[in-house]
Amino acid sequence: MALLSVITAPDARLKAKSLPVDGVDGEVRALMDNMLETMYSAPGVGLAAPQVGVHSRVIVIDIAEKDATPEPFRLANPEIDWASEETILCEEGCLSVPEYFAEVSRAQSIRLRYLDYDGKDRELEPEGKLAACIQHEIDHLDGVLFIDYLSVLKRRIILRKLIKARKLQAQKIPA
Ligand code: GNR
Ligand code: NI
Repeated sequence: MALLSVITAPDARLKAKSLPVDGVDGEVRALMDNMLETMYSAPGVGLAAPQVGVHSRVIVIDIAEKDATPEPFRLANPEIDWASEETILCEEGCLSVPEYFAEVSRAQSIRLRYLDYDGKDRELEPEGKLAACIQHEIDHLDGVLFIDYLSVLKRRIILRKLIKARKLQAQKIPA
């Protein structure tokens, strides 16, 4: 297994659409495993392939508490086929938008189809935090970040600060 580096905004690779995988082969499984390891090490509760520069429709999630038994999900080609009208407000963060948090409105429950680690067709009906997190990750596959739901002004402020932080970081490390 390997740790992958996570791309931070602004970056064109986070705005690109990801393509479905043909099936879950060894390469996709290795990607899923490396993404999970990267997510746990961050730490984060979810990670989408485009965040590590791979434009395949693959996401991993684990919303279990730190001291609880891990409950990893590895999903390929996730597709939401139903979403509740009822919404919830979720305080969201993103490994690609470090140090910023904001409330985002998400469907309270969803139903999705996906391919699991063994390439089997599966269905899931998550609600609450798990549902919100899956919606956040699927957004990444479509080039959407949670800050895209904020006002233009707020988004601009956040992106400017991220650019500034990146410049400061670049100065610190001599080329
Ligand atoms: O670590 C993360 N926390 C989080 C909190 C609320 C809703 C979504 C998330 S996902 C995020 C990790 C990440 O960037 N996934 O794409
Ligand atoms: Ni994210």
